[in-house]
This record gives sequence, C-alpha cells and structure tokens, in this order.
Amino acid sequence: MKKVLIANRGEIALRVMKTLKRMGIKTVAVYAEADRKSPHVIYADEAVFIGASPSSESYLRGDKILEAARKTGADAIHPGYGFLSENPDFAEEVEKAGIVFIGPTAAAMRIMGSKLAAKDCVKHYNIPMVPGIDHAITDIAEAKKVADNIGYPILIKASAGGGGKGMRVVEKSADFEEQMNRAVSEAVSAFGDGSVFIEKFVDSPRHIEIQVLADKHNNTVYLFERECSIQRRHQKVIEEAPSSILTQEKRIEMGEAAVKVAQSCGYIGAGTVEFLMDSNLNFYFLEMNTRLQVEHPVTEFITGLDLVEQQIRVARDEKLAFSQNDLSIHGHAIELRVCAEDPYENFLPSIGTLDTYSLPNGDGIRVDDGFTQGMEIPIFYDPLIAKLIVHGKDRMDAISKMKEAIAAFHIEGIATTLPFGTFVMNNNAFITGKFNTHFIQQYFTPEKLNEENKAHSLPIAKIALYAWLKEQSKPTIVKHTSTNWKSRLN
Ligand code: MV4
Repeated sequence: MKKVLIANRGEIALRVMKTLKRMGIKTVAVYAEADRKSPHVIYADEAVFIGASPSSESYLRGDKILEAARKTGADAIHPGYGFLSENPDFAEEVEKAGIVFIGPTAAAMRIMGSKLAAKDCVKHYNIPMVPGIDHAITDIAEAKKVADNIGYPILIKASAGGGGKGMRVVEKSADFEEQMNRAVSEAVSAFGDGSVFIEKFVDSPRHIEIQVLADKHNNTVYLFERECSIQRRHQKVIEEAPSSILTQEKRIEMGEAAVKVAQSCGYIGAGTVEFLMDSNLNFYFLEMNTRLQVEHPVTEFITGLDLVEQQIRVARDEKLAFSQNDLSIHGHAIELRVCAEDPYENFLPSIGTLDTYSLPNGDGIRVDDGFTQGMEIPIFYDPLIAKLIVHGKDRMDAISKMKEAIAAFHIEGIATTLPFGTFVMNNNAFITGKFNTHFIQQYFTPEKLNEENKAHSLPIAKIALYAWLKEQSKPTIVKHTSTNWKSRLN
C-alpha cells in the first residue's frame, strides 16, 4: 500500500493522514468548494477537487471519489467516519475497481446497517439482548400481545433507523396501535423502509461501547470500553475510557460479547459494539458501528495503540501483532467534542470566524482538529471544530487535566462547547460517576452555566478590583487612559 485516498474532510481526514505519513504512505485528499484552504488539503501529498460544498455534491459522491482515486493511482481508500464510511454499495464499488477499502466487507456492513439483520445474525451467539421481537412487525394484533407480555413501557424502533431517529416510547397498552401506525409511517418517510420492531424500554440507561479489532486471519480482540452517556439529542459530547462503573468481571464479559458480535458477521478491521447498561449493570447489545468512531482517541490513549495504523495493517493482510492477553488499560482518558454550538443558547449552532484559535498543550493533552485561526466553520457539514482529549494517571487526574486544557484553549469569534466541558468536569454526578444518558437533561441549563461562571469569576473580579484600587491610591501622573473595555467578561 503506497498511496491512500482519504474520502473525508476536517479533523478525521487530517488525523488519518498523519498516521499514513508516519508509516511512509502517500496521501490524497479530496475536497469540496468550502474546503479549498482546509488543513487536510494543504497537508496531503495530492488533493483533488470533487465538487460544490453540499456533501451530496462532493463527499457523498462515490463516483467522483473513485474517479479521483483512479486518476491519482491510489491503491486504497480510507473513508473516515460519516459520509460514505458505512455505505456497503460504496465499499463494493471500491473493491470492484481493484482498490482496497480500509474497513469491513460490504456484507458485514450490510448486516450491521440493519438492526433486525444484526439481531438475527448474533442470535446464536448467546449475546444479551433487550427483551423484544427480532423480526419486522406485520401483524399489529400479534405485536400487541408480545408487548403486553414484555410489559410496558416498550419502545418501537425502526430497523433502518439510527441516531435515535424512528424511536417511539409506548407507555401503555391502550396507546400501542396508534403509536405503531405513527412509527411505521415515520419510518417509511424517513428511511423508505417501514420495518419496525419492539423492545422493552430500558429506563435511564448508560451507553457503553466496546472497541473491537479483527484481522483477516481469524483473530479478534476487544480494546475495552468507552463510556458515552454524556450526549445531547443522540450527539455525544463527552466520552471517556475506561467507564467508572465497570468491574473487571463485567469488562471481560462485555468484551467477550463484543468479540462474538464481530465474529458473527465476519467482521474485519476496527469496529464498535454498542451496549445499553441498566442501573443493575445488566448490559444489552444494541448495534454495531462498522467504522472508526469520532471518540476513538480515548481508546488510543488507554491502550497505547494507533487505531488507524491497525486499520492499515489489517487492510494490508497483516496479522494482529498482539493477542487479548497482551492488552491492558493504562490510566484514564476523556474527550470533549469542541463544537461550534452555544451552550448559553441551548447549543444553538454558532456561525462565524475563528478570530482567535490557540491550543492547549502539554503532557497527556491531545487536540485533533482541522481548522486554523482566521478560518470560518463551514455551515455545510457537522459543527465539530476540534476534539480535546486528555490522558491522566487516573480519572480524577484526567478530570483536572481536562479543566486545565479547557482553560488554555482560546477560541474567539465563535461560541463553543468548551464552557460546557468545564461545567461537566465540575459537576458532582459526573465526578462521582453516577450518571446516565439523561445527564444533560437532568443537570444542565444555560442558567446554571451562567451561575457557575459567576461563582468562579466573582472572587477573581474582587481581587482585581482590590489591586486596581490600591494602584489608584498611589499618586501617579496619568498620561493615557485605555478605553478598550471588553463588552463581555469571560
Ligand atoms: C433504547 C433505549 C432504551 N431501551 N432501547 C437511542 C439510539 C439508538 N441507537 C438506541 N437508543 C436507545 N435505545 C431500549 N430498548 C434508549 C436509547 C437511548 C439512548 C441510547 C444510547 C445513548 C443515548 C440514548 C438516549 C436516549 C435513548
């Protein structure tokens, strides 16, 4: 493998290229209009323009990306996350063109892309699953009987759904039929597939996922868990590894279950198996993501592995250089997604220019980003500006490192989720590890963020005022008085 095309943009394109460069492999970037001057384009050995800014005209155009690969003589394509990364048709086209797709087979992607196919695939592997039905509901009367048996509340899910889309909670038997009809018509209009199924509703779960890695020689290992419960509208904001609630026993149990899920579909490469965990630490298989995930750096910190390097090695037909027993957890890592969203305005998207953009640095601090000072964050894509990842000797050490790193991360011109990160790091439920997927709903409001800021800035303002008054009491000749006041005290 001498040259790899990265079918993506932003931080992940850059992150993938850095590993490729370190491995002595040439890189090809593709870019849309809005990304002409992006770091991922400048960093690559070659760059190919693929179209207008909307992703439907550029990063989602498999045909244009393949043409760019052919033209530049790339022998592999890394899809990153999002865009075409979980599209089995694209993976197939790539392989047909004699180019290596750095990821699982199209067949594995197809199975895991459908929740029902995934359930069907793993059913003989003794994987814990939420009580429910594992086939598309066609007969409402039959489904209602099953629901009455499982017990309410139940959840109706669209087989083709994802990211929480197409889910409906049904509180009681009397509401079943109406909710069912709504769920089906929603699924038809959103996914073009009206298949729905039902599950027992797990109240206030944690979202814990297991990173897996498989080579083409029948070796599959788990790289431990990531705790991803701090999310808003199914968008994760903070992730960490390891999870503070898993015992070593549970960790092994979940890891082995995740390996079986991967083996059930002949998985190859890096993948993630998602589980729900209830308050009694029972875990249930939810779905498998067949890509490298946004939050993979926390796993890299605690395992010492470069997951992109592992993906490349697997794609080059190499055997994994380690077995499960060689792997262990080192310290604790936390990631904050620094997004162009204003936590003071309920995470409203914030548009503008990165007038000031200066990064924290130091031991155990990593920033994965794809922008530089002076750039605009394009409105066409997702609002992620950077990922701030810290690594400490234990969880408390990682929390204090995260607080310091946030304080040293200076962004002006765009509102970001940085202050939200500080809020979470200071929150008692987070510090004690007693939280679930309702964390933000339960503990966060813009008012609380303002209050907390006041609580932290008032003592500092008092000290500054005291020093200023003392200074004023000295007889000095004032030549010039600055009127350059900032309009908002941060
Ligand atoms: C559930 C659930 C409770 N019970 N399934 C949301 C996204 C989709 N991938 C699965 N999701 C859920 N499935 C049962 N049977 C609660 C959620 C859920 C959730 C899961 C993971 C992370 C955040 C979540 C937020 C709300 C609901």
